[in-house]
Amino acid sequence: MKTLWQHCNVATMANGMYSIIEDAAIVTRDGYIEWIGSRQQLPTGEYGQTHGLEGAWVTPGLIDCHTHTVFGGNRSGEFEQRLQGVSYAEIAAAGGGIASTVRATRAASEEELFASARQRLLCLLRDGVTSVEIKSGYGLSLESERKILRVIRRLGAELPVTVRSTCLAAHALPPEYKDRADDYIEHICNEMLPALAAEGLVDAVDAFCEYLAFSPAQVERVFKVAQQLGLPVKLHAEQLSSLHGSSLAARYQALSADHLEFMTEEDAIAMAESGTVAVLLPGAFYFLRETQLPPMEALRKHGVKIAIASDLNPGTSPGLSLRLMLNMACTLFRMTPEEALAGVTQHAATALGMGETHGSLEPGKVADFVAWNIDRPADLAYWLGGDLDKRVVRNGVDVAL
Ligand code: DI6
Ligand code: FE
Repeated sequence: MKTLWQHCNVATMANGMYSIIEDAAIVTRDGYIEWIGSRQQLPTGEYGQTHGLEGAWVTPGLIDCHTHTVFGGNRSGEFEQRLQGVSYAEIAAAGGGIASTVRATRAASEEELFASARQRLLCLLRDGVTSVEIKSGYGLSLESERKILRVIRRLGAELPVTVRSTCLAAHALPPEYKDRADDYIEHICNEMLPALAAEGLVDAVDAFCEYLAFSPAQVERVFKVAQQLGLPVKLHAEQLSSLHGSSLAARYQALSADHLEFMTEEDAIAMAESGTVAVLLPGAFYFLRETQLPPMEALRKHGVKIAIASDLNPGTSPGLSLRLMLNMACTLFRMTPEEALAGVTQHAATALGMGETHGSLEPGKVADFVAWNIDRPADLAYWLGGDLDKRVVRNGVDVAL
C-alpha cells in the first residue's frame, strides 16, 4: 500500500548533508521510501492513506550507534565518590567501576536485565531513536555474555526499534582471569566468540583498547578471530590515553573507532583512508569531566565521518537522551548542529554497517523518520533533552510508545 506524507519540511541528511526540502512530500510503500521531493512535483497517484504533518520538520529516525544499555545495578554511589575527588581509574583499581557492574549483571536474571534495559531503551525511543546499537561486555564469561546478548535480541524483537548487537567480551578483565589477560583473550577467541557467533547473537565485535583494559596486540587477536567469523569490528580507542587503537581499527576496516579524545592526526588519516567512522561520545567526556578534546580540526580536514552517540552506560555516561548528546557535541566539541544531526543519522548508520538502508531520507531507504514540531532543525541540538512534540514513523508505520 502506498502512503503519502505531506505538509512538512525535510532535512534529508543524504550523504550526511542537511539538504532541505521545503513544503515536501514523502511517499512510502511497504516500509520503504518510494519517492521524496517538493510537494509541487509529487507524481499523481493513488494513495491508500494520506497524512498531513502540519508543517513539521522531518528528519531521519535518530540512530544511537554506541550504547551499553543492558546491565545490572547502577553506579550513582561511584558518581558521588568521584564528586569527592576520587578518579575513575582509582575506583576501577579498587574493584569498583566496570567490575562492580559485572558482579551485578552476573547476579541478575535474564528477565531482570530485560526489564531494566527496556525502561532505559524506551527513554531513547521517546526521544526519536529508531535504531540502536547495544553492546554486551558486563558479563565477561560465555554464559553471562550470552545472557546479555539474548536480552539485546529480545529488546529488538519486542520494542519498535532496529537493534544491532555488538559483543564486547573484551571490555575488562573478569576476576577469575586476574593477572592473566592473555588467557582471557584466548578464551574470547577460542570459546566465546565462535560460540556466540554460531548462535546468531552477534552483529559486530568490539573491544576496549586502553592502558586499564586491553593492549593493541590483544585487541588485534580478537579482531583476527572476528574477521575469520565474518564479523565487522569496532573499537573503544583513545578515550583516556593514546595507544593508536584507532589506527589499528582502521587497518581492520573497522566500522567505527569510538571516543578518540587522545587520537593523533596520523590516526585520523588512517581512519579517513579506511572509511572508519569516528564515533564521539560527549556524554562520557562530560560525565568524567575530561579536558582533552577530540581533534575536531584533524577529523574535518581529513574528511573522517563523525557520528555522535549516547554511550549509555552506568559508569561514564548515564545518558538517556540522544538529543542531549547533540547539544553536548555542539557545546563541548564545537560541532555545528548540522554536523551533530548528521552524526545521529547517516554517519551513525554507517558506523553500524547500515548506511545503505538507513540514516537518510532517500528513495529505496527504510521509511524511518521523525516529524518534529519545531521551528528549525537546529532546535534538535538546542533544547537540553525534554520530550519534544513529535511523531515517530518506523518502517512506514506510526510508532506508539
Ligand atoms: N568506555 C566507557 O566509557 C565505558 N566502557 C568503555 O569501554 C565505561 C563502562 C563503565 O564504566 O561501566
Ligand atoms: Fe562505550
